[in-house]
Amino acid sequence: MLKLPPRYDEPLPAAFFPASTPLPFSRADFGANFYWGASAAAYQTEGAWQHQGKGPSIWDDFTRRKGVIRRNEHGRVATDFYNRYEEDLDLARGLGLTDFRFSVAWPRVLPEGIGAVNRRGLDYYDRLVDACLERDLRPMLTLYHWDLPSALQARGGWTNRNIVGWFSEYAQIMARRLGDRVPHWAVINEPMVFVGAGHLLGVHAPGRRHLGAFLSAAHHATLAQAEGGRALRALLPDTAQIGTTFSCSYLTPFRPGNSYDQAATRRADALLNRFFVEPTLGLGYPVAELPALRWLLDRYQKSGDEQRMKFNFDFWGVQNYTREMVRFSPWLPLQWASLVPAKQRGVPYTDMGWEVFPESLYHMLKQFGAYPNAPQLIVTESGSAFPDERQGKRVADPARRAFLQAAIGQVLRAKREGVDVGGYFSWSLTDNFEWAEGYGPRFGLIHIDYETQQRTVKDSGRWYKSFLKGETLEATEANPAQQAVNR
Ligand code: GCO
Repeated sequence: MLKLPPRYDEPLPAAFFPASTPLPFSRADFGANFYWGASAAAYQTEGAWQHQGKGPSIWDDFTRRKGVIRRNEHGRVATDFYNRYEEDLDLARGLGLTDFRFSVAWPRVLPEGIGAVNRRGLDYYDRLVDACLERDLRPMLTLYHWDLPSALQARGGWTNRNIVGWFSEYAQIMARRLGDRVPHWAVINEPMVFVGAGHLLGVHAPGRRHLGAFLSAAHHATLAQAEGGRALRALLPDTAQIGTTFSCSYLTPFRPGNSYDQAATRRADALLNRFFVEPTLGLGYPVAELPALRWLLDRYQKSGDEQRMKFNFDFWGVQNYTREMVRFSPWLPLQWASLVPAKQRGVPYTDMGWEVFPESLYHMLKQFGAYPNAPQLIVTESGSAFPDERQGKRVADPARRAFLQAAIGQVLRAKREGVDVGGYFSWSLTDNFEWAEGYGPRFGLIHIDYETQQRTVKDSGRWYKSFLKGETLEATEANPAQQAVNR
């Protein structure tokens, strides 16, 4: 049975409102110091790909290839955030957000990746940070959200161990310039995604499909995330909260009682949820579950690396969108496990094909929070892609609004059970370029008309605003599915 995403005039399926949602709730339940934000990334929004001295990135190159991106779209203009950031920050402020997360395009600051700094590029981020502060938005700066300078790719990119040093130099340049004003730093965005999708599956830049490239890139990213953290802390010992972000999905066996599926789920969990997290704690890679990683250890890990991979982050950024069901299969990339798509399971899914399962966020907060010595967790991305419906001046997006409400509810559930979670950032502030999917899937709280670059706050954004003003989400008010579940 195939269930398509819900239409506007239909009640939402019950999956949007798990019975576990701790209704009613309001902002006050999260405490006064909780961060409420939205996230964005440079390549997905900035455009201005050749402006004011910016060098090319691997995403500029990758999107030039025919057939790798839906409709051959690219980020050369994107949402024109480079020129329109003041308007977008005004809108963010208007929603009542306390925090805004963005990333720096490395080749805008260092066109060759190393060496000469492009002053105009650095000045741009300086203005952006000031513009946040002027609006009482705390900036969270991500150093690396996947747009590697092409010049470094020409030297092997993430497969070259020297990248650890290159990255550290870049981190220091940013810290020296913005460390006095940026309180939150995220070193790397979702290493498993750019390493896996970019070096093993070939669907993201730089478009490689090679196990050796994957393993070496993975190891160097692990080293760089810790080294980047150290570089920031050395320069900003007192002022900065230093974190890094991880993609994650709650995993369950497709056939719950099947021992092969259970074992496959443990392997997939090691690869997708533990691989980059555990080395930071000094636990090394999850080799017991993933024996193939011995190859990584033998070929790429040098003596002393276990120590170098450690860093005591102030926070981990948790980035969660869905859960996955895992079944045993002879598919090597995931270590004899494969993910069974939501479409085949007859459950509601988003425009990305991802199952609507807000409880995944709760489970991942519990899982990460259970590590001894886990730092504070901040949800640095959570969101959903659904089509929007324009109704005059209004943009109706009931599915996204419901997803947002339920996800925030799941954060509260984890918090009440003792997980140290300090903030929630919705992905994304505005619609933007969704990598290989181009401009099709829309994740924004704010709608973008790509013809005119006109911005319109969606119903989901309007709900977020009233929630942040103190409105209580009641069991009865949201949508029929929720009412049915909570009756
Ligand atoms: C991610 C990304 C975003 C994506 C989002 C939706 O970190 O995967 O930070 O760039 O757009 O996750 O796929």
